[in-house]
Amino acid sequence: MAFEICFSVAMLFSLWLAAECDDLPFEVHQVECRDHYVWAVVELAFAGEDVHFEAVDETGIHPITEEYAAMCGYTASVLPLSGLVELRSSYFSCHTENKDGVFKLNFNLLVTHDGHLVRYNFNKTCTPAAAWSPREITCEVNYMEVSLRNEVTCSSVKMADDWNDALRAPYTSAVSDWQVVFQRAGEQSMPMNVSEARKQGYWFDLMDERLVFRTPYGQPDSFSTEMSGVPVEVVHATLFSRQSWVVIMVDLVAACSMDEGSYDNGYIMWDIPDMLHPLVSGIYDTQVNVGVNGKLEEQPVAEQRGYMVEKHNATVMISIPYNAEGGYRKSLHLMGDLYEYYVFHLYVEQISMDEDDVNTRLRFQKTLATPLLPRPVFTENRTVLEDRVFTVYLGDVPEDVKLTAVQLNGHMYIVPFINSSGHTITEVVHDNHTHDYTVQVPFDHHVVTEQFSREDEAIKHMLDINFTLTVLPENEHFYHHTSVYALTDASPPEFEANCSETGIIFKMDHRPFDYLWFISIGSERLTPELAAEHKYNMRNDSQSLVLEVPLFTDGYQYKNISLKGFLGTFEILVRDRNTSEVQRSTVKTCPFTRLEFIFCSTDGKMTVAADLSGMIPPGDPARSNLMDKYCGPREADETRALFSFPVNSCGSTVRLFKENVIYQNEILYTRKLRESTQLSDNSTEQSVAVNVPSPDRVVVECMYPLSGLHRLFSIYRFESDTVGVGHITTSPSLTEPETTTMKPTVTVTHTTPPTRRTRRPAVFQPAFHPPVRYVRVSPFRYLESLKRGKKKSLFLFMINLKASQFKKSLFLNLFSTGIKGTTHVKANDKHV
Ligand SMILES: *[C@@H]1O[C@H](CO)[C@@H](O)[C@H](O)[C@H]1NC(C)=O
Ligand SMILES: *[C@@H]1O[C@H](CO)[C@@H](O)[C@H](O)[C@H]1NC(C)=O
Ligand SMILES: *[C@@H]1O[C@H](CO)[C@@H](O)[C@H](O)[C@H]1NC(C)=O
Ligand SMILES: *[C@@H]1O[C@H](CO)[C@@H](O)[C@H](O)[C@H]1NC(C)=O
Ligand SMILES: *[C@@H]1O[C@H](CO)[C@@H](O)[C@H](O)[C@H]1NC(C)=O
Ligand SMILES: *[C@@H]1O[C@H](CO)[C@@H](O)[C@H](O)[C@H]1NC(C)=O
Ligand SMILES: *[C@@H]1O[C@H](CO)[C@@H](O)[C@H](O)[C@H]1NC(C)=O
Ligand SMILES: *[C@@H]1O[C@H](CO)[C@@H](O)[C@H](O)[C@H]1NC(C)=O
Ligand SMILES: *[C@@H]1O[C@H](CO)[C@@H](O)[C@H](O)[C@H]1NC(C)=O
Ligand SMILES: *[C@@H]1O[C@H](CO)[C@@H](O)[C@H](O)[C@H]1NC(C)=O
Ligand SMILES: *[C@@H]1O[C@H](CO)[C@@H](O)[C@H](O)[C@H]1NC(C)=O
Ligand SMILES: CC(=O)N[C@H]1CO[C@H](CO)[C@@H](O)[C@@H]1O
Repeated sequence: MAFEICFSVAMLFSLWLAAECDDLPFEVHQVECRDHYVWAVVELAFAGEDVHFEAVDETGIHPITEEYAAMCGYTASVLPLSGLVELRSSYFSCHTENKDGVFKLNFNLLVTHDGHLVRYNFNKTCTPAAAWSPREITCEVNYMEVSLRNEVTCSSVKMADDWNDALRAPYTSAVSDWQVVFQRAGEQSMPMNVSEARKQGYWFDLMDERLVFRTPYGQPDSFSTEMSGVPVEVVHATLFSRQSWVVIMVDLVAACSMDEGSYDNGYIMWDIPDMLHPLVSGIYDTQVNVGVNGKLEEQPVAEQRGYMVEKHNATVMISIPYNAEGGYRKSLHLMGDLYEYYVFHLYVEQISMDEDDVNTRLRFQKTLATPLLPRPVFTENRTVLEDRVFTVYLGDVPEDVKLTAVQLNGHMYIVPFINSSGHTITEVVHDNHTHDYTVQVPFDHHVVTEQFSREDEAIKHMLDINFTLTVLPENEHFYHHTSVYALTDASPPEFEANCSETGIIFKMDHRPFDYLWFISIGSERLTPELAAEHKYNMRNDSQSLVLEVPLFTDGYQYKNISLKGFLGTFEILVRDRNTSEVQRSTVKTCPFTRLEFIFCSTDGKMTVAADLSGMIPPGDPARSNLMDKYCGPREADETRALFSFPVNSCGSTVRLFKENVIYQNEILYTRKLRESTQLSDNSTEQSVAVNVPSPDRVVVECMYPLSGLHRLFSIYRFESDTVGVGHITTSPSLTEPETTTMKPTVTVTHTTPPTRRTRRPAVFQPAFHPPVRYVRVSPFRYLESLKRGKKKSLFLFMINLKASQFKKSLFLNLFSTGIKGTTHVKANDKHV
C-alpha cells in the first residue's frame, strides 16, 4: 500500500517583501530558543488585560489571529493558572527570517489595559542546536506541521498500485507550478496551486532547505481514523511539480493523535498509537521522551516525578500523577464546595526509524486537564479545655484560596484581622502549597454564647465559625462552617469558712462564670452596701471575696447557749442569678465564749448572761431574779447568771416607739432583799420596789423593729422577722417608773406549768418560762404616731390583740395616761 518517492529536490518559494518595524523596549517578557520553536512568555500585570501578538517581518506587521496562527505556526495561549500569556512560534512560522540555519523572529505584543493600547516589540534570533531530523512532524495544539529535509537520499523506490492514480493528475495538469492534491480515503482532491492552497488555510514553504507543510486541525481535506484504538487526524498532501519531463512529487502527511486524555486513579493518561499513519511513523526503534511545558525531561527526572511511558500492544500510554511537578493546579468553587483541577502542558517526542533508517521525529504539544477533583478544606477542633480558649484549625487550604473573613457567632471580622478584638487568627504557609489558619477565641470573648446546664453543673460555651474563603484570582467566595463547643464545670461557688475569735470568715475564690449566681445572706443580696449596713467586713478583689462576719451582726443564729459559751451559726446562700433559687449554702457554726451576752430571738425570747459581780450589794448570782421575782436564772456561776425568758414575761416593761418596741427587764437580788426585810412571799413587785432600799440592778432589754413584728402581745407566740437588739446595762436603782400598768385580760394558760422558784441554784434547763403577769406599755411614741396619722403600727398593734376587752381598755388607758409616760421614756433613754 505505502509508497514513498524520494527525490532530491530544490524547491523555490517566493519570498515576501520586507518591511521594518519599530522596536520598543519591553521588559517583562522572556523569550527562549527552544529545540524546535521559539517560546515567549508575558506576565500579565493586570487581570483582564487584552493581549495580542503581531508577527513582524520585512513584509510588514501581521496580526496573529486564531486562524492565522493555526496556518502560520503560532500558538498563543493564556495560562490563567499561572497568569502568563505564552507564545510559541515554529521556526518555520510564516514570518521567520531564515539564513544559514539562523532564525530571526520578531513580534509585537499589544496590551490593552483600561482602553489604552500599548505595543511592545521583541525579537529573537535562534540557532537551533539540535540537528533537524529528516522528517519532523509537530502536533501543536492548533496545527499540524510537517517538515522534510529537501535532500533525502533514497535507498529504495517502491511502486505501489495506486502510483498511476497518483501520477495521473500531475501528468495531465501539465503545468510547471507547484500543485497540491489532497488524498482522502483513496480519493484525490482537484489539484490547486500553492497560493490557492494557502487561501484554504494550508501552508507550504521552503525554508532552511526544508519543505514545510502546515495545516490547522479539522480542515475539509483532513480525515479522522483510528489507530490501535486511538483517534488520529491525518492530512495527506501530495505536492508535485512537472518540469519538462520530470515530475517531482512529495508526500506530506501530517498525522496526530487526537486522544482527549483520560483520568484514572490519580493519573492523567494520554495515548499515542505506535503507528500514527503508515506514511508517518517508522516501525523500528520507537523512542518516547516525555516532558511538560515544552521541555523534555531527562529520564531520571521524569521517573522521579512519576511520569510513566508504557507500551501496550501498539499504543504508547503516557501517565502522569495528577499532582506531579510541572503541572498547574487551580481551585474552583462550585455549588458551595471546593474543587481543584490540574493542567499539564504535555510535551512528547517520539522518534522512529523506517526501514531506510530515515528517522522521523514526532512532537506533541498537548494540554491535559484532570476532571474537577473534590478538595475539601477541613476544620479541626484543637481546643484545650484548660486554656479556656477555642482553638479551631482550618487546614488544607490551597494556596490560591485565602481566608478573607470570619463570622464568629454572626459577628463579622474582615481581613486584616486585628488582634485587639480579643481573638487571634494566625496563618501558617506550608511547603506543599497549602496553608492553614488557626482561629483562637477565648471562652469569655463577648461573641461566645453560653448555656448553663443545671443537670451537668456545666456551662456549654458555643462558637459558630463561618469562614469566608476566596478563590483567587477570580475572587469567588465560598463558606466553610463549623461549630465548636466546650463544657466547663460550673457548680455554684463554694465558700471556705473559718472560725475566729470575733466572728466567722468566709472566703471564695472567683471563677470566670460566677456571674451566674449571686450571694445572699438570708433573702438579701450581698452587696458592698449591705455589708456596710450590717457591719460585715467585705474584701472583694480580682482573686477572691472574703467576708468577715463579726459576732452579733445580722444573720447569726445562736444555739446551745450556756455560761460556758454558745454556738454561733452563719449561713451564706448562693442563688441562681435568674430565678433566685438557692443553689448552694455554706453554713458555719463556731463556738464563742463571752463574759456577757444577750440574745433577743425572733420568737421573742431574751437570753442573757450578765456579770453580776459588780452589783451592790453583792450576792449569789444563782439567787438573782428578774423583775418578776419568780423568774430565776437558768444557770449561774460565781459571778454570772444566765436568764432565758419570753421578752414579754417576767415583769418586762414594754415600750412602744414609732419604729421599735423595747422589752426591758432587770436582774436584781429581790429575794435576798426581801428575805432580809422579811417580806411576805406573795407581795407584789411594786410593793418590793417601794419598800426596799434601792439596790443595783442590771437592766436588760430587747428592741425589735415594729415593722418586722407580726405578733406583739400574743403571749403564746411571738414572731419577728429579725432578732432584737439586746442591751445589758448595769445601773443603780431607779425609782419606780411611772408607767401604765395593765393586767392582761387574757387568761394565762401556759403549757408548761410555771416553775416556782427554788432557792437552790440547780439545774436550770429546760428554760424557765414564767407566766406573764403584767404588760407595761409606754404609750408616748405610740400616741405621737397616732397623732401623725401613722396608723400602720397601730393597726398591727391592734390586730394582734385577741381580746376585744383588752383592746378597749388599752385604748382608754393610752389616751388617759399618755402624757405621763414621757418622763419614763426619757429616763430610760439615758441608759438604753
Ligand atoms: C531586536 O531587539 C533588540 C533589542 O530588543 C533591538 O536592539 C533590535 O533592533 C531588534 N531587532 C529588530 C530587527 O527589530
Ligand atoms: C492559482 O490558481 C488560481 C485559480 O486556480 C489562479 O487564479 C491563480 O492565478 C493561480 N496562482 C498562481 C500563482 O498561479
Ligand atoms: C492488547 O491486545 C490484547 C489482544 O488484542 C488485548 O487482550 C489486551 O487487552 C490489549 N491490551 C491493552 C492494554 O489494550
Ligand atoms: C496577632 O496575634 C498573633 C499571636 O498572638 C501574632 O502572631 C500576630 O502578629 C498578631 N497580629 C496582629 C495584627 O497584631
Ligand atoms: C501540607 O503540609 C502540612 C504540614 O506539613 C500538612 O499538615 C498537610 O497535611 C499537607 N497537605 C497536603 C494536602 O499534603
Ligand atoms: C456563612 O455566611 C454566609 C454569608 O453571610 C451565609 O450566606 C451562609 O449561609 C453562612 N453559613 C452558615 C452555615 O451559617
Ligand atoms: C472540641 O474540643 C473540646 C475540648 O477538647 C471538647 O470538649 C469538645 O467536645 C470538642 N468538640 C466540639 C464539637 O466542640
Ligand atoms: C482557714 O484555715 C485554714 C487552716 O488554718 C487556712 O489555710 C485558710 O486560709 C483559712 N481560710 C480563711 C478564709 O481564713
Ligand atoms: C466582687 O467583685 C466582682 C468583680 O471583681 C464582682 O463581679 C462581684 O459582683 C463582686 N461581688 C460582690 C459580692 O460584690
Ligand atoms: C448543742 O446541744 C445539743 C442538744 O441540745 C447537743 O446535742 C449538742 O451536742 C450541743 N452541741 C455542742 C457543740 O455543745
Ligand atoms: C438566664 O436567663 C437568660 C435569658 O433570660 C438565659 O439565656 C440564661 O441561660 C439563663 N441563665 C441561667 C443560668 O439559667
Ligand atoms: C401565801 C401567803 O403567804 N399568802 C398571804 C398573802 O398576804 C395576805 C395578807 O396580805 C395573807 O393573808 C396571805 O396569807
